[in-house]
Amino acid sequence: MTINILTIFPEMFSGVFSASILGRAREQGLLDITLTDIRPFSAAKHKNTDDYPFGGGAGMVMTAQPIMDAMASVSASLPGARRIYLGPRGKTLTTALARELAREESLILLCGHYEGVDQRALDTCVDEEISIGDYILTGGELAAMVLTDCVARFIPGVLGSAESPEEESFSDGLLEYPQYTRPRDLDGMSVPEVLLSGDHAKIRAWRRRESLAATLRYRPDLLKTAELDAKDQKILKELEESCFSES
Ligand code: 21W
Repeated sequence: MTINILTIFPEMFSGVFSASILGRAREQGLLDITLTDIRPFSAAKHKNTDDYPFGGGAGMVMTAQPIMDAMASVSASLPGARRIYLGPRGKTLTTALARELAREESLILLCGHYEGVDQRALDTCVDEEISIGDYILTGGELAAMVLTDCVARFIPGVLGSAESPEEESFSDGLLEYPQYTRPRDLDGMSVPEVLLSGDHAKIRAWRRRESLAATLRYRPDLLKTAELDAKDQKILKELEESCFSES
């Protein structure tokens, strides 16, 4: 997959895109990320990319011209790319949306900064707007990193073959079960015996129960849309009853 990111702060991205799984994906050629600095496209005297808002108000607004010219340049090299503006009004990024975006050949991500972007640039240069949640950031750069990270996990080969993105929290709509690694005894704290038993059916059942228990406790809202079979329903009923008797 090819991702081209338009930003006035390209230097913000280097660590995130070079380390760990994203760094490896790029080295393997599974992910081709290009950062496009918007500033050189500015036709203004001092290469300005923002200005005061018409009508008054606090903060600065990014001017349309550099964004429109940068987008035209990048779009010409990536015809058919899905053009996404990261913005707080957009539809919220979810696993389902990330999975869908991972099937695209190429994405162009536009990051705003300051109080936003001249609406005319958005109206002419962008196919859709995506937010990463209901809180306010200082710009779209961190959101573009979050989206890239989340989408990359669904590109075949990016995760090791053993780790499947479908096994993770939220893929079946439940929270994850607790995990343990060595040592078996940590200052008197042991590991649940079942995980050392070698009985894989029993381990699978224990993990499912723990996922259901964690979801019931921390995110009961998720149970309304989770993929649950009759056995899950039975376990949930037990957990609900035992939780009423607890306190
Ligand atoms: C913050 C942009 C506030 C615009 C009109 C009247 C990208 C983001 C961002 C930012 C405003 C995302 C105004 C979750 C986010 C982002 C910067 C509003 C004031 N406009 N996802 N008054 N949260 N944020 N400007 O903040 O660019 S994705």
